[in-house]
Amino acid sequence: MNKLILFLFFFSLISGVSAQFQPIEKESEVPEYKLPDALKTFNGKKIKNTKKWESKRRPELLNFFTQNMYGEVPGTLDISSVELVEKSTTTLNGKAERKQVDLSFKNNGKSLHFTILIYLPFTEGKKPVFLGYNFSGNHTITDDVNVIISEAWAPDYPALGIINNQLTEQSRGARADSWPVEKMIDAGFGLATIYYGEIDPDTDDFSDGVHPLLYVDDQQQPAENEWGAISAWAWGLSRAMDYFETDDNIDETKVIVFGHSRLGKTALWAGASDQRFAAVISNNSGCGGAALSKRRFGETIWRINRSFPYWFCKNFKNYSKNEEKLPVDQHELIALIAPRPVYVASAEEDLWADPKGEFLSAYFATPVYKLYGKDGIDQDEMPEVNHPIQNTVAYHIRTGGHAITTYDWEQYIKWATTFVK
Ligand code: GTR
Repeated sequence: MNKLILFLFFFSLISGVSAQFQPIEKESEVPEYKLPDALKTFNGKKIKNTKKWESKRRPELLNFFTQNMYGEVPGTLDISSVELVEKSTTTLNGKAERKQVDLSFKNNGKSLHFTILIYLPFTEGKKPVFLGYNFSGNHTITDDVNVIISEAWAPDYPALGIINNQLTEQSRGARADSWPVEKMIDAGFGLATIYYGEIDPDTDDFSDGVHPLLYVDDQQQPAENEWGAISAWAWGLSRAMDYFETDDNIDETKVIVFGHSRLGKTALWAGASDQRFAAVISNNSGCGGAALSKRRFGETIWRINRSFPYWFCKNFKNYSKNEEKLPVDQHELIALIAPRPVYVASAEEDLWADPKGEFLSAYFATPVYKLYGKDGIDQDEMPEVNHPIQNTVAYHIRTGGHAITTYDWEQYIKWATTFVK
Protein backbone atom coordinates (compact mmCIF):
# COMPACT_ATOMS: atom_id res chain seq x y z
CA MET A 1 0.00 0.00 0.00
CA ASN A 2 2.71 2.39 1.01
CA LYS A 3 4.56 1.51 -2.17
CA LEU A 4 1.47 2.26 -4.24
CA ILE A 5 1.05 5.67 -2.62
CA LEU A 6 4.71 6.40 -3.16
CA PHE A 7 4.43 5.31 -6.79
CA LEU A 8 1.33 7.47 -7.35
CA PHE A 9 3.05 10.40 -5.67
CA PHE A 10 6.12 10.21 -7.90
CA PHE A 11 4.02 9.52 -11.00
CA SER A 12 1.93 12.64 -10.47
CA LEU A 13 5.08 14.66 -9.73
CA ILE A 14 6.81 13.49 -12.91
CA SER A 15 3.77 13.93 -15.16
CA GLY A 16 3.15 17.36 -13.61
CA VAL A 17 6.72 18.40 -14.29
CA SER A 18 6.72 17.04 -17.84
CA ALA A 19 3.38 18.76 -18.53
CA GLN A 20 5.09 22.01 -17.58
CA PHE A 21 7.68 21.35 -20.27
CA GLN A 22 5.19 20.45 -22.99
CA PRO A 23 4.53 23.31 -25.39
CA ILE A 24 0.93 24.52 -25.49
CA GLU A 25 -0.58 23.69 -28.84
CA LYS A 26 -4.29 24.04 -28.11
CA GLU A 27 -6.19 27.24 -27.51
CA SER A 28 -8.04 25.60 -24.61
CA GLU A 29 -4.70 25.19 -22.77
CA VAL A 30 -3.74 28.87 -22.88
CA PRO A 31 -3.55 30.09 -19.28
CA GLU A 32 -5.47 33.10 -18.03
CA TYR A 33 -3.34 36.14 -18.45
CA LYS A 34 -3.64 39.88 -18.11
CA LEU A 35 -2.10 42.09 -20.75
CA PRO A 36 -0.70 45.47 -19.81
CA ASP A 37 -2.52 48.40 -21.41
CA ALA A 38 -0.22 50.03 -23.96
CA LEU A 39 -1.85 53.36 -23.07
CA LYS A 40 -1.27 53.22 -19.33
CA THR A 41 2.11 54.07 -17.79
CA PHE A 42 3.86 51.71 -15.36
CA ASN A 43 2.54 54.07 -12.66
CA GLY A 44 -1.04 53.62 -13.86
CA LYS A 45 -1.49 56.99 -15.63
CA LYS A 46 -3.76 56.89 -18.67
CA ILE A 47 -2.19 58.21 -21.89
CA LYS A 48 -4.68 60.31 -23.83
CA ASN A 49 -2.69 61.96 -26.58
CA THR A 50 0.35 61.48 -28.81
CA LYS A 51 2.31 64.12 -26.88
CA LYS A 52 2.11 62.11 -23.65
CA TRP A 53 2.68 58.87 -25.56
CA GLU A 54 5.88 60.28 -27.00
CA SER A 55 7.14 62.01 -23.85
CA LYS A 56 6.16 59.44 -21.19
CA ARG A 57 4.92 56.06 -22.29
CA ARG A 58 6.96 55.37 -25.41
CA PRO A 59 10.30 56.11 -23.67
CA GLU A 60 9.51 53.90 -20.67
CA LEU A 61 8.46 51.00 -22.91
CA LEU A 62 11.48 51.40 -25.17
CA ASN A 63 13.71 51.48 -22.12
CA PHE A 64 12.14 48.33 -20.71
CA PHE A 65 12.56 46.36 -23.93
CA THR A 66 16.12 47.65 -24.27
CA GLN A 67 17.26 46.83 -20.73
CA ASN A 68 15.36 43.59 -20.17
CA MET A 69 14.86 41.90 -23.47
CA TYR A 70 16.99 42.78 -26.51
CA GLY A 71 19.81 44.56 -24.72
CA GLU A 72 21.46 47.93 -25.04
CA VAL A 73 24.12 48.65 -27.65
CA PRO A 74 26.89 49.85 -25.32
CA GLY A 75 28.29 52.68 -27.41
CA THR A 76 28.38 54.03 -30.91
CA LEU A 77 30.25 52.56 -33.79
CA ASP A 78 30.23 54.62 -36.96
CA ILE A 79 31.01 53.38 -40.45
CA SER A 80 34.75 53.80 -40.96
CA SER A 81 34.69 53.25 -44.71
CA VAL A 82 32.28 52.55 -47.56
CA GLU A 83 33.44 50.70 -50.64
CA LEU A 84 31.47 50.09 -53.80
CA VAL A 85 32.81 46.60 -54.45
CA GLU A 86 30.83 45.81 -57.56
CA LYS A 87 28.26 47.46 -59.79
CA SER A 88 26.40 46.57 -62.97
CA THR A 89 24.32 48.92 -65.07
CA THR A 90 21.71 46.35 -65.95
CA THR A 91 20.66 43.04 -64.47
CA LEU A 92 17.45 41.06 -63.84
CA ASN A 93 16.45 40.99 -67.53
CA GLY A 94 17.39 44.62 -67.97
CA LYS A 95 14.98 45.76 -65.25
CA ALA A 96 17.38 46.83 -62.53
CA GLU A 97 20.85 47.92 -61.59
CA ARG A 98 22.88 46.03 -59.02
CA LYS A 99 25.52 47.16 -56.60
CA GLN A 100 27.38 45.55 -53.76
CA VAL A 101 28.49 47.96 -51.09
CA ASP A 102 30.84 47.06 -48.29
CA LEU A 103 30.65 48.87 -44.93
CA SER A 104 33.62 48.62 -42.54
CA PHE A 105 33.87 49.31 -38.83
CA LYS A 106 36.92 49.58 -36.59
CA ASN A 107 37.33 49.84 -32.85
CA ASN A 108 39.38 48.30 -30.06
CA GLY A 109 41.95 47.11 -32.60
CA LYS A 110 39.19 44.94 -34.07
CA SER A 111 37.30 45.25 -37.32
CA LEU A 112 34.10 44.10 -38.96
CA HIS A 113 32.67 44.50 -42.43
CA PHE A 114 29.49 43.52 -44.21
CA THR A 115 28.26 43.68 -47.78
CA ILE A 116 24.88 45.04 -48.81
CA LEU A 117 23.54 43.61 -52.05
CA ILE A 118 21.29 46.22 -53.66
CA TYR A 119 18.96 46.00 -56.66
CA LEU A 120 17.28 49.23 -57.78
CA PRO A 121 14.63 49.77 -60.47
CA PHE A 122 15.18 52.24 -63.33
CA THR A 123 12.54 54.66 -62.07
CA GLU A 124 12.89 58.43 -61.76
CA GLY A 125 14.39 59.84 -58.57
CA LYS A 126 15.22 58.16 -55.31
CA LYS A 127 13.82 54.66 -54.84
CA PRO A 128 11.94 53.15 -51.91
CA VAL A 129 13.61 49.92 -50.78
CA PHE A 130 12.87 46.78 -48.83
CA LEU A 131 15.74 46.06 -46.45
CA GLY A 132 16.13 42.67 -44.83
CA TYR A 133 18.65 40.05 -43.83
CA ASN A 134 19.04 36.69 -45.51
CA PHE A 135 19.84 33.45 -43.69
CA SER A 136 22.44 31.81 -45.93
CA GLY A 137 24.31 34.45 -47.89
CA ASN A 138 23.44 37.13 -50.48
CA HIS A 139 24.21 34.69 -53.30
CA THR A 140 21.37 32.39 -52.18
CA ILE A 141 18.60 34.90 -52.92
CA THR A 142 19.16 34.96 -56.71
CA ASP A 143 20.78 33.02 -59.58
CA ASP A 144 22.73 36.18 -60.47
CA VAL A 145 26.31 34.90 -60.94
CA ASN A 146 27.82 38.24 -59.96
CA VAL A 147 26.65 38.18 -56.37
CA ILE A 148 29.66 37.81 -54.12
CA ILE A 149 29.79 34.81 -51.78
CA SER A 150 30.36 35.84 -48.18
CA GLU A 151 33.38 34.47 -46.34
CA ALA A 152 31.67 34.82 -42.97
CA TRP A 153 30.94 31.88 -40.70
CA ALA A 154 27.78 29.90 -41.50
CA PRO A 155 26.25 26.90 -39.73
CA ASP A 156 27.01 23.67 -41.60
CA TYR A 157 24.24 22.67 -43.96
CA PRO A 158 25.51 19.97 -46.33
CA ALA A 159 22.35 20.01 -48.51
CA LEU A 160 23.23 23.62 -49.37
CA GLY A 161 26.92 22.81 -49.77
CA ILE A 162 27.80 24.61 -46.53
CA ILE A 163 30.60 22.61 -44.95
CA ASN A 164 33.35 23.63 -42.55
CA ASN A 165 31.21 26.69 -41.87
CA GLN A 166 31.89 28.13 -45.32
CA LEU A 167 29.34 29.22 -47.91
CA THR A 168 29.94 27.89 -51.42
CA GLU A 169 28.80 28.23 -55.02
CA GLN A 170 26.48 25.24 -54.58
CA SER A 171 23.86 27.34 -52.79
CA ARG A 172 23.66 30.13 -55.37
CA GLY A 173 19.97 30.85 -55.95
CA ALA A 174 18.93 28.19 -53.43
CA ARG A 175 16.59 30.62 -51.64
CA ALA A 176 15.32 32.47 -54.72
CA ASP A 177 11.76 31.25 -54.04
CA SER A 178 11.64 33.40 -50.92
CA TRP A 179 13.02 36.44 -52.74
CA PRO A 180 10.88 37.51 -55.74
CA VAL A 181 13.20 40.38 -56.59
CA GLU A 182 11.66 41.02 -60.01
CA LYS A 183 8.21 41.49 -58.49
CA MET A 184 9.65 44.15 -56.17
CA ILE A 185 11.42 45.86 -59.04
CA ASP A 186 8.30 45.73 -61.26
CA ALA A 187 6.39 47.49 -58.46
CA GLY A 188 9.05 50.22 -58.29
CA PHE A 189 10.82 49.04 -55.12
CA GLY A 190 14.48 48.29 -54.66
CA LEU A 191 15.81 45.48 -52.50
CA ALA A 192 18.76 45.62 -50.13
CA THR A 193 19.89 42.49 -48.34
CA ILE A 194 22.76 41.41 -46.10
CA TYR A 195 23.91 38.03 -44.84
CA TYR A 196 23.15 38.29 -41.11
CA GLY A 197 26.16 36.14 -40.15
CA GLU A 198 28.44 38.99 -41.27
CA ILE A 199 27.18 41.12 -38.35
CA ASP A 200 27.08 38.36 -35.77
CA PRO A 201 27.38 34.61 -36.44
CA ASP A 202 24.23 32.88 -35.21
CA THR A 203 25.93 30.83 -32.54
CA ASP A 204 26.44 31.09 -28.80
CA ASP A 205 29.79 32.84 -28.95
CA PHE A 206 30.36 36.44 -27.99
CA SER A 207 33.98 36.53 -29.10
CA ASP A 208 32.96 36.93 -32.74
CA GLY A 209 30.77 39.35 -34.72
CA VAL A 210 30.28 42.96 -33.74
CA HIS A 211 30.12 42.58 -29.94
CA PRO A 212 33.90 42.64 -29.25
CA LEU A 213 34.25 45.96 -31.06
CA LEU A 214 32.45 47.60 -28.15
CA TYR A 215 33.91 45.66 -25.23
CA VAL A 216 35.59 47.72 -22.55
CA ASP A 217 38.81 46.62 -20.84
CA ASP A 218 38.97 42.84 -20.69
CA GLN A 219 35.24 42.28 -21.19
CA GLN A 220 34.51 38.85 -22.71
CA GLN A 221 30.76 39.01 -23.16
CA PRO A 222 27.92 41.51 -22.92
CA ALA A 223 26.74 42.55 -19.43
CA GLU A 224 23.25 41.56 -18.21
CA ASN A 225 21.54 44.49 -19.91
CA GLU A 226 23.72 44.58 -23.01
CA TRP A 227 23.02 43.45 -26.55
CA GLY A 228 22.31 39.91 -27.56
CA ALA A 229 22.43 38.76 -31.18
CA ILE A 230 19.04 40.22 -32.19
CA SER A 231 20.08 43.64 -30.97
CA ALA A 232 23.39 43.26 -32.84
CA TRP A 233 21.57 42.32 -36.04
CA ALA A 234 19.24 45.31 -35.57
CA TRP A 235 22.34 47.49 -35.13
CA GLY A 236 23.53 46.30 -38.56
CA LEU A 237 20.23 47.32 -40.17
CA SER A 238 20.61 50.80 -38.68
CA ARG A 239 24.12 51.08 -40.13
CA ALA A 240 22.73 50.08 -43.54
CA MET A 241 20.30 52.97 -43.03
CA ASP A 242 23.26 55.30 -42.26
CA TYR A 243 24.65 54.32 -45.64
CA PHE A 244 21.29 54.82 -47.44
CA GLU A 245 21.24 58.39 -46.13
CA THR A 246 24.34 59.00 -48.26
CA ASP A 247 23.17 57.17 -51.41
CA ASP A 248 21.53 59.51 -53.95
CA ASN A 249 19.58 56.66 -55.54
CA ILE A 250 17.89 55.45 -52.35
CA ASP A 251 15.03 57.25 -50.63
CA GLU A 252 16.04 56.95 -46.98
CA THR A 253 12.55 58.11 -45.92
CA LYS A 254 11.04 55.04 -47.59
CA VAL A 255 12.99 52.10 -46.22
CA ILE A 256 10.78 49.17 -45.24
CA VAL A 257 12.62 46.85 -42.92
CA PHE A 258 11.50 43.22 -43.05
CA GLY A 259 12.51 39.80 -41.83
CA HIS A 260 11.39 36.23 -41.41
CA SER A 261 11.38 34.32 -38.13
CA ARG A 262 14.39 35.26 -35.95
CA LEU A 263 15.06 37.94 -38.53
CA GLY A 264 11.42 39.03 -38.20
CA LYS A 265 12.08 39.56 -34.48
CA THR A 266 15.12 41.56 -35.57
CA ALA A 267 13.09 43.68 -38.02
CA LEU A 268 10.58 44.57 -35.29
CA TRP A 269 13.31 45.55 -32.88
CA ALA A 270 15.12 47.56 -35.58
CA GLY A 271 11.88 49.39 -36.40
CA ALA A 272 11.06 50.01 -32.75
CA SER A 273 14.53 51.24 -31.81
CA ASP A 274 15.30 53.26 -34.95
CA GLN A 275 12.50 55.56 -36.07
CA ARG A 276 14.14 56.28 -39.41
CA PHE A 277 12.63 53.07 -40.79
CA ALA A 278 9.44 54.01 -42.63
CA ALA A 279 7.66 50.69 -42.09
CA VAL A 280 8.21 47.22 -40.67
CA ILE A 281 7.23 43.73 -41.84
CA SER A 282 7.55 40.73 -39.53
CA ASN A 283 6.97 37.38 -41.17
CA ASN A 284 6.30 34.45 -38.80
CA SER A 285 8.34 36.17 -36.09
CA GLY A 286 6.84 34.27 -33.14
CA CYS A 287 8.23 34.34 -29.60
CA GLY A 288 10.26 37.46 -28.91
CA GLY A 289 8.80 38.90 -32.12
CA ALA A 290 5.12 39.62 -32.66
CA ALA A 291 3.65 36.80 -30.54
CA LEU A 292 2.31 37.65 -27.07
CA SER A 293 4.55 36.02 -24.44
CA LYS A 294 1.87 35.76 -21.75
CA ARG A 295 -0.15 33.29 -23.82
CA ARG A 296 2.74 30.80 -23.52
CA PHE A 297 1.52 29.16 -26.73
CA GLY A 298 4.13 27.26 -28.80
CA GLU A 299 7.61 28.61 -28.10
CA THR A 300 7.87 30.26 -24.68
CA ILE A 301 10.39 32.64 -23.10
CA TRP A 302 11.93 29.75 -21.17
CA ARG A 303 12.34 27.64 -24.28
CA ILE A 304 13.80 30.39 -26.43
CA ASN A 305 16.23 31.38 -23.68
CA ARG A 306 17.26 27.75 -23.35
CA SER A 307 17.66 27.03 -27.10
CA PHE A 308 19.08 30.42 -28.05
CA PRO A 309 20.52 31.93 -24.85
CA TYR A 310 22.47 34.51 -26.87
CA TRP A 311 19.62 36.06 -28.90
CA PHE A 312 18.35 38.27 -26.07
CA CYS A 313 20.14 40.04 -23.23
CA LYS A 314 20.81 38.05 -20.06
CA ASN A 315 18.18 40.00 -18.11
CA PHE A 316 15.50 38.36 -20.25
CA LYS A 317 16.14 35.09 -18.38
CA ASN A 318 14.38 36.68 -15.39
CA TYR A 319 11.14 36.07 -17.26
CA SER A 320 11.69 32.40 -18.16
CA LYS A 321 8.64 30.58 -16.73
CA ASN A 322 7.77 33.89 -15.18
CA GLU A 323 5.67 35.62 -17.82
CA GLU A 324 3.21 37.01 -15.29
CA LYS A 325 6.00 39.23 -13.90
CA LEU A 326 6.65 40.76 -17.30
CA PRO A 327 5.27 44.32 -17.14
CA VAL A 328 5.11 44.53 -20.94
CA ASP A 329 4.12 42.25 -23.80
CA GLN A 330 4.85 42.16 -27.50
CA HIS A 331 1.87 44.31 -28.56
CA GLU A 332 3.82 47.12 -26.95
CA LEU A 333 6.84 46.37 -29.10
CA ILE A 334 4.56 46.83 -32.11
CA ALA A 335 3.12 50.00 -30.57
CA LEU A 336 6.67 51.43 -30.45
CA ILE A 337 6.57 51.45 -34.25
CA ALA A 338 3.48 53.74 -34.31
CA PRO A 339 2.47 55.71 -36.28
CA ARG A 340 4.59 54.04 -38.95
CA PRO A 341 3.00 51.18 -40.89
CA VAL A 342 3.62 47.68 -39.56
CA TYR A 343 2.65 44.33 -41.08
CA VAL A 344 2.44 41.18 -38.95
CA ALA A 345 2.09 37.91 -40.85
CA SER A 346 1.50 34.34 -39.71
CA ALA A 347 1.21 30.93 -41.31
CA GLU A 348 -1.57 28.49 -40.50
CA GLU A 349 0.69 25.52 -39.72
CA ASP A 350 3.30 27.56 -37.87
CA LEU A 351 1.89 26.90 -34.40
CA TRP A 352 5.34 27.22 -32.85
CA ALA A 353 5.15 30.95 -33.63
CA ASP A 354 1.59 31.25 -32.20
CA PRO A 355 -0.39 32.82 -35.08
CA LYS A 356 -3.17 33.93 -32.73
CA GLY A 357 -0.67 35.58 -30.38
CA GLU A 358 0.84 37.39 -33.38
CA PHE A 359 -2.62 38.55 -34.45
CA LEU A 360 -3.58 39.73 -30.95
CA SER A 361 -0.40 41.78 -30.70
CA ALA A 362 -1.42 43.71 -33.80
CA TYR A 363 -4.92 44.09 -32.35
CA PHE A 364 -3.74 45.33 -28.94
CA ALA A 365 -1.20 47.72 -30.50
CA THR A 366 -3.98 49.39 -32.50
CA PRO A 367 -5.14 51.85 -29.77
CA VAL A 368 -1.75 53.57 -30.02
CA TYR A 369 -2.17 53.90 -33.79
CA LYS A 370 -5.66 55.32 -33.18
CA LEU A 371 -4.12 58.12 -31.09
CA TYR A 372 -2.43 59.18 -34.31
CA GLY A 373 -5.66 58.82 -36.31
CA LYS A 374 -4.39 55.69 -38.06
CA ASP A 375 -6.33 52.52 -38.75
CA GLY A 376 -5.23 49.18 -37.40
CA ILE A 377 -6.89 45.89 -36.55
CA ASP A 378 -10.36 46.53 -35.16
CA GLN A 379 -11.67 43.00 -34.85
CA ASP A 380 -10.49 40.66 -32.12
CA GLU A 381 -11.42 37.61 -34.23
CA MET A 382 -8.66 36.42 -36.55
CA PRO A 383 -9.43 36.96 -40.23
CA GLU A 384 -9.93 33.94 -42.46
CA VAL A 385 -6.84 32.32 -43.86
CA ASN A 386 -5.59 34.14 -46.98
CA HIS A 387 -7.78 37.20 -46.27
CA PRO A 388 -5.36 39.97 -45.33
CA ILE A 389 -6.38 43.07 -43.39
CA GLN A 390 -4.24 45.85 -44.78
CA ASN A 391 -4.44 49.03 -42.75
CA THR A 392 -1.56 51.01 -41.24
CA VAL A 393 -1.40 47.99 -38.94
CA ALA A 394 -1.77 45.01 -41.25
CA TYR A 395 -2.14 41.30 -40.64
CA HIS A 396 -2.54 38.10 -42.60
CA ILE A 397 -2.48 34.41 -41.94
CA ARG A 398 -1.86 32.27 -45.00
CA THR A 399 -2.05 28.57 -45.68
CA GLY A 400 1.14 26.58 -45.21
CA GLY A 401 4.05 26.51 -42.82
CA HIS A 402 6.95 28.52 -41.47
CA ALA A 403 8.41 30.33 -44.51
CA ILE A 404 8.34 33.54 -46.50
CA THR A 405 6.51 32.83 -49.73
CA THR A 406 5.52 34.56 -52.96
CA TYR A 407 2.04 34.98 -51.47
CA ASP A 408 3.53 36.86 -48.51
CA TRP A 409 5.56 39.08 -50.82
CA GLU A 410 2.56 39.86 -53.03
CA GLN A 411 0.74 41.14 -49.95
CA TYR A 412 3.72 43.16 -48.70
CA ILE A 413 4.27 44.79 -52.08
CA LYS A 414 0.60 45.71 -52.44
CA TRP A 415 0.45 47.13 -48.91
CA ALA A 416 3.76 49.00 -49.20
CA THR A 417 2.57 50.53 -52.47
CA THR A 418 -0.41 52.05 -50.60
CA PHE A 419 1.28 52.99 -47.36
CA VAL A 420 4.87 53.80 -48.14
CA LYS A 421 5.54 54.48 -51.80
C1 GTR B 1 13.29 28.44 -34.31
C2 GTR B 1 13.05 29.33 -33.12
C3 GTR B 1 12.08 30.41 -33.50
C4 GTR B 1 12.34 31.03 -34.85
C5 GTR B 1 12.97 30.07 -35.85
C6 GTR B 1 13.69 30.68 -37.03
O1 GTR B 1 14.09 27.37 -34.02
O2 GTR B 1 12.54 28.55 -32.09
O3 GTR B 1 12.06 31.39 -32.48
O4 GTR B 1 13.06 32.18 -34.77
O5 GTR B 1 13.88 29.23 -35.26
O6 GTR B 1 14.37 31.69 -36.93
O7 GTR B 1 13.62 30.06 -38.10
